[in-house]
Order: sequence, then C-alpha cells, then structure tokens
Amino acid sequence: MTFELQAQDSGSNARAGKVTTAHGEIQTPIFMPVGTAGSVKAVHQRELKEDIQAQIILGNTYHLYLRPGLNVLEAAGGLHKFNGWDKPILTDSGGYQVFSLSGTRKIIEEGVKFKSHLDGSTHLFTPENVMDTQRTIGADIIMAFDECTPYPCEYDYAKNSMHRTHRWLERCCTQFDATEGKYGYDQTLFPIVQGSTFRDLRTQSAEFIAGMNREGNAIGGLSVGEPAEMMYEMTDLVCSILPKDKPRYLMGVGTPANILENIALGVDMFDCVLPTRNARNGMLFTTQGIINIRNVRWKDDFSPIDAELGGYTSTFYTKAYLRHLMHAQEYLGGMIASVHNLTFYLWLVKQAREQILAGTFAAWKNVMVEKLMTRL
Ligand code: PRF
Repeated sequence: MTFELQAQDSGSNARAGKVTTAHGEIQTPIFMPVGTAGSVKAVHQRELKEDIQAQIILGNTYHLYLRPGLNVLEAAGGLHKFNGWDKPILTDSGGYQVFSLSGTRKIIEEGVKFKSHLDGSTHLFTPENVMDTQRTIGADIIMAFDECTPYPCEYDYAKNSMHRTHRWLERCCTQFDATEGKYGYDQTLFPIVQGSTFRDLRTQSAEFIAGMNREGNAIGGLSVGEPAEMMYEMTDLVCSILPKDKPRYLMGVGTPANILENIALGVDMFDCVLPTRNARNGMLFTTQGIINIRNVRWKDDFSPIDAELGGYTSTFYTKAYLRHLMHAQEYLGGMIASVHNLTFYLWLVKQAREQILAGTFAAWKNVMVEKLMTRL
C-alpha cells in the first residue's frame, strides 16, 4: 500500500491524498460503507460501485469469523471473491465488536475470551489469531487487535488498557510480518491509537503508534458517547503527532458534521453504520438537511428524494413513494434509503476533497455543517 499526499488546505489541517492498494486506488478524504457480514446491508455490490461510487468497504472479523467461518472464506479464495466486490476492503479486527456484541467476555493478557452472540459458543481472540483470520479474509487493510475503552472511563483503567493495546500491537506486528497474504496480493496492517479522553494518554499512544512505523494509522476509542468537542480535541492532538505522510483513519465516525470537522483536523478515512442503519429507520441525510421520511409532511410530496444530490436512486424515487414503502415495511424502502444515504456520504467527502484541492475547504466546511445538520 502507498499513500500520496496531494494537497493541504491553507485554512485548516485538511488534506487530499491517494491510497493505492492491490485492489485499486482510494481518493481521500473518503467514507467507507460498512459491510459487517460481507454485505453492506440492503445494497447490491453493483449499486455500491456504480451509483454510490464507493471506493472501499469494510468487513468485520468478528462476524465473518463466526459466520460463514474461515473454512468457507478460504475455500472461496477470500472475501473479494466470495462477495464479488473487487475493489479495496478493510477489516476491523474484532477489538470493538467483541466488546459491543458478545454478552460475556473476559480480557486476559493473552487476548479476549468471549461467547458468540449467535450460539453462545466460547472463543478466544488473540493478536496472533486475529492477524491470521484477517489474512484468511483477505482484506487489503487489516486492523490491529485493540481494546476500545468505554466513555466515561477511569484514568487508571484507560492507562492499563492502552498499555495492553500497545503490547497487543507488538504481537500483531510480529505475527503479521511473519506471515504472507494467502491469495497472492499484499495486505497492510494499521495500528490503532487509544487513550480514552485523557490528553497525556492520547499523546503517549499516538507517539507509540507513530513509532511502529506502519503504512497507515488509525484513531480508535472516540465517538463512544463523549461530547463532540472532546472528540475533536483528541483528534486534533493525535493528528498533530501522527506522521503527515501516512493516511489517518478515524474509526466509527460519524454524522456529516463530525466527518467535515474531523477532515478539517487532518483525518483521511472514515466508516460508520449511521448512513445505513438510520436509512432503515427512515432518517435521510440530504443536501438540504436531515429528514425523517416517515413524517406525514412527505405524504404527498412527489418531488425527488434529493434533486440536488443527483444519482439514480435519489432523483428517480419521490419522497411520498419512499414514505409509503417505509410505512408498508417494504424491503425496497430500506434499500432505496440506504443507497440514498450512502450516495450522500460519498458525495460529501468528494465535495470536501474538491474544496481542499481548490484551497477553499475551511470556509465551505462551516457553511456546510450548518446546512447539513438542519432538521427539515
Ligand atoms: N477500535 C476498533 N474498531 C472500532 C473502534 C475502536 O476503537 C471504534 C471507536 N469508535 C469503532 N470501531 N478496533
């Protein structure tokens, strides 16, 4: 994997760049749709590529390991072959899902023991076996095994957890570097900064992660319930320490406003379930603001979902029709809303990139944040 820094905004720390992987290029800043179990929920791969123009999608080690399991993934020739998505894929390590999904879990130095949320069976994730699993899934970018601390978090817990995440990272790197891709192409490992909301821990963690000298770096442990201003303070601090010539990925963020603010602080990559999860509940992000399509207000509004956004799905279907589908609990409702929201998110980061390249990002961002977060 390589990263080329193409432009830096004059009025902020925003950057435009290009990540090159074995499965193609990614223009940054970028949003990565979440495809937890090998599918971006309710969205066809063809729509992802052609309508939404996604450049990279996510998969989750935790889910894919439990189902369909490594034997099926390996027999398929990896996740790209299995789901037919031939562009870049990033997999999260399970270091987050194991904490948020499995009911019972126990953290030990060796790793994390947990019970499957599917059938209650017992498993152990270790830095080593999580690297092997991500080798088998075959993602282009794989994530280190970490612990995402909750918010709020006691200082001593955050400190001990951060040091354990660092020790696990060393084991991840050793295992990753001792193995090879199983399908004939290169993969890369991103380490993850932790440290909760404590400035001294974040500084230590960012310095440690930078010192590991991998090809890209991630920021974890944010957007877990802390105030947005606290997240921005931590991102700003961490970005001031992480190397400028490598991509920075802020995990699990966020709303359109969160994304623009963090781009301004120097983040290049984002993922979040928000656009797809909220779409299935009727919450739409549009160029005019946020709408709940189930609202009676849209009952006989036969205008397109978002004429200004463009794209097939957002201009072909009307608000009134989508409202009807959501109320009738038709599958098509969730499908249309998901394609629309992802089209919006990919449009947003593309606009941000163009503004950075033109040197006009900072002023544009402030106007957009206001507009996009208006509730209609
Ligand atoms: N660690 C990992 N995945 C994550 C996070 C993290 O801290 C977050 C935090 N927002 C989302 N996904 N491995």
